[in-house]
Amino acid sequence: MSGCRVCHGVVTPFLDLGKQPLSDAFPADAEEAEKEYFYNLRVGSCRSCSMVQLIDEVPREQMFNDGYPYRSSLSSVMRDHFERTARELLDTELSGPDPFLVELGCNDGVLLRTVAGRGVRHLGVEPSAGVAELARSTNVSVLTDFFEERTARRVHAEHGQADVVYAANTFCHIPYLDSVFAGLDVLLKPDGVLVFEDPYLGDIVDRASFDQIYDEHFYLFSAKSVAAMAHRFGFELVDVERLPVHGGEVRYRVARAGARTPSPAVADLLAEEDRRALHAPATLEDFARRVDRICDDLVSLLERLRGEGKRVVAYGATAKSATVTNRAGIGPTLVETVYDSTPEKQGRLTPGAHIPVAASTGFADPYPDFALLFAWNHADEIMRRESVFRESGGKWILYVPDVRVV
Ligand code: DWN
Ligand code: SAH
Ligand code: ZN
Repeated sequence: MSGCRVCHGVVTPFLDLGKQPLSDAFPADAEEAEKEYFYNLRVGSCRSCSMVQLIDEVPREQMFNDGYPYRSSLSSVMRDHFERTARELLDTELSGPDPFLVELGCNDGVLLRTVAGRGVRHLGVEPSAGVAELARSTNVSVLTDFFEERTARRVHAEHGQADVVYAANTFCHIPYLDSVFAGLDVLLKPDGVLVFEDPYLGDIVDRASFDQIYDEHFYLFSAKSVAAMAHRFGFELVDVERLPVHGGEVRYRVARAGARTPSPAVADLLAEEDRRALHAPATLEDFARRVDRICDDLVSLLERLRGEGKRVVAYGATAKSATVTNRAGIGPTLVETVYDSTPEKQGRLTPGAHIPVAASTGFADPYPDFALLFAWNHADEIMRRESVFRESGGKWILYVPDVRVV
């Protein structure tokens, strides 16, 4: 049994998702598919600080490099979300004289382009060179590197202290948060704030969205575990805000201990987590049982449809779907093709399961009988854009919180 990555306490495993490939490494052909990297995907909860975390850590360079294919700007809902978030930050925390914003994991610049457009000082820290280059092409300043204490010292030396350090869907990707907080201590102004948003453990348990668990998502945060983590590193959780994006997230605000008055929302969410026993072993074990049921139900449905001669494809070659296909054993005999709008994924094979990925423009050509929606977190946007599919008799298959056809 390994120790907690945050507090070194004892971590009790509660879910084993088996051998898994890198979720965002799409082999180009059968030869590359032979050489995939696999790791054990097991999840546990710390008995001391309640942090839910992976047991095994994938080396960061395996995941985040110049071949990293995820582009944040491909969803219109997410583009709107980040534009709104940037405007809110500009109107509040960044409204003083000569403000400076640092973003961890800025990806293709989806948030920073609004900040750059206003001429506000900013820097993205993004280790994946391909997406960092896309950000630069929209006039966003980016340092291609992993954020850690060393990077924070360099940014501080070159640009001075930051008013805000922001991270969306990135903080939970970083196992070595001790080094990150040591860096934040150097980089943030005395009254500066760390703002980060990630999938929320409470929503993951409610929706049984076990596919939020994969190599890149090292932590599944909650108010309780984030409050304990902040405290451990000399900081304090001062605000929480629930967000509807990516199937349910929380935006956390963390400041230096004692620097800001915590909002009542923090105590409210902590009390709610307590009331519903979110961190209790029984809750997490029940979640694990629901995962087994979903995988069994999904495979039964897909096998029945194959027996009936139906044509079944999938929509959205998400990182999340690697967990589903590899845990449940869903390959090209059950799902013919995955349609996806990401140029870097098209013409390749899905990790581990080796289902061919094709451009989403081919989805209608002709429509299949059924489409398994791997990008369920973008259901409204995708179902709206592909409304003709259903009008012509096609059906979507969803699998969280349970398997159903709509
Ligand atoms: O945390 C992470 C999130 C933010 O992004 C990363 N670790 C990796 C990635 O996870 P994901 O791949 O599960 O994210 P999405 O946003 O659910 O991926 C959607 C996929 O579906 C992309 O490959 C693009 C594709 N897509 C599409 O083909 N048509 C998306 C939309 C909205 C569409 O209309
Ligand atoms: N913020 C974007 C991207 C999320 S994907 C969004 O919400 O859509 C996660 C990103 O974090 C990737 O682009 C990855 O390269 C980056 N990342 C991973 N580890 C990091 C680290 N240690 N420091 C900074 N960025 C990191
Ligand atoms: Zn711990």
